[in-house]
Amino acid sequence: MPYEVPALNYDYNALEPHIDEQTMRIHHDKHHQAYVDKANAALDGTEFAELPVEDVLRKLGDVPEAIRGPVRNNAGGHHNHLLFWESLSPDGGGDPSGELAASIDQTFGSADALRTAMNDAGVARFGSGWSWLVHDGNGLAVVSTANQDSPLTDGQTPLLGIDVWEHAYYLNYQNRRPDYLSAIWNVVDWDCVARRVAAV
Ligand code: MN3
Repeated sequence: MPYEVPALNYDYNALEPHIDEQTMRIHHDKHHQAYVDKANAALDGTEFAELPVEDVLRKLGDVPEAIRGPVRNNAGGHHNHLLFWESLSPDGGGDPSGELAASIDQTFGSADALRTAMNDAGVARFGSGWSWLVHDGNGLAVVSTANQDSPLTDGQTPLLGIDVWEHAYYLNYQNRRPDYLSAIWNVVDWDCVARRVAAV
């Protein structure tokens, strides 16, 4: 089944003022669509086209070398953005609760400390990439990936990803990546993160 860009669960302007409508429209309708189109073109006619995108990324080393680069970038881009849209909500923000909060406190000390660690990872990522909260098999961890690399390829389970490509923030924040990183926590849907942790 070819990949598709799913509709957002909220309006394009629903995340304002933290993420502006024009950025959401271009990011979702143009950038994500381009990853989907290029991933479908690369995978067309291969056995990997039949697999869920998560499996393709976990087995990236088995993908034929001739298409591995485009698949890494574009299947990775597709899945990273699926996770991203789903983990944002106009009703988001605040602090995690329940078991997720307890795990975060145990690992990082507090939700504030987690936010700081993810923001630092996002600022430190040179060029384009992602800052992540993952489950690494032992517990929670903060990592960053370059370009559209997926934590799945490193054997990790992505729980929350923050897109630090300029296309995610430049219209509203220009070069101020730290300001974007501070603001995005107002729209992070912790319930979504909690569901992903529960499924690990
Ligand atoms: Mn993006």
